[in-house]
Amino acid sequence: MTKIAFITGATSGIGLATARDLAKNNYNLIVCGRRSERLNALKDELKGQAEVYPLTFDVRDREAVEEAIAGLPAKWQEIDVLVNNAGNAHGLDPIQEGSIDDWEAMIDINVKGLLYVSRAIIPGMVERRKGHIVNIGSLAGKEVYPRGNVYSATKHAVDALNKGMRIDLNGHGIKVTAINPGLVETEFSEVRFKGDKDRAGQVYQGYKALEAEDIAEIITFTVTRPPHVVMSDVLILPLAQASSTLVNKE
Ligand code: NDP
Ligand code: 8X3
Repeated sequence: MTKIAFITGATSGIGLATARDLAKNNYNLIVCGRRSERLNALKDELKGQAEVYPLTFDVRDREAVEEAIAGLPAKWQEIDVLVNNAGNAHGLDPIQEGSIDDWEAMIDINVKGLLYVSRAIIPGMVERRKGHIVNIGSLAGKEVYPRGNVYSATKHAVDALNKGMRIDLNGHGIKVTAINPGLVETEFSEVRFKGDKDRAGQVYQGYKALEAEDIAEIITFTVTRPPHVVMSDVLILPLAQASSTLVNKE
């Protein structure tokens, strides 16, 4: 039977690759992001493979999140899988020089945005006694690295929320999974460095970083396990990476 997956941040990187991979695996998709033209292009791309419902909102805007989810047509309301993926790093500065605007963006998107979306979707899962929440954390949610301070704090928060969800939803028939990647080559570093493509490219030079598709395949694997199996916390690294600060570059 076809299921419904709701993916935040499906315009790029891990979210986009996950949408494409789940479409191949019998999922219809609610795809979210701010760049509606990319969401519409994805809908066209997946025509004939999966039904796609684009939903444009900024996860920082609590009212917009609530309205978008409350306004879903009846046939899209029974969400089986929520992929809480929207998020980014903004800046890479020592704490004493950090931009408070960057800090607010990361806290508002990576933590509060994830909570707004989750709060709107989880009650339906509880009512149906069915659902799977996949939270995209990070190796940065397990370790802290120089200048990673606030980004790392937001991903530690995602780690805690993942655990909290599993505890509170125990007994409600809902699975909760944390997917924690190390270095993945996406638009992530371009966003972190505010459009500086050269600086972003350097992050992935001299070794083979993970690709968004590597993470997408693992997400598909976790959501297609038998009903009694939960992959609770998955850490995925490129071969060259041993920790946040140890990457074997040529
Ligand atoms: P990308 O920059 O390629 O994708 C980020 C996605 O998040 C985009 O689709 C973007 O959509 C969406 N997004 C960002 N801000 C908002 C917002 N305010 N409202 C709605 N959507 C938003 O990066 P990745 O694919 O790499 O990142 C996806 C997740 O993976 C993030 O949570 C990131 O922290 C995590 N991660 C990434 C790693 C990496 O090395 N790349 C490693 C570990 C974790 P749009 O701009 O259209 O709104
Ligand atoms: C993204 C990976 O190492 O840039 O979460 O923090 S890293």
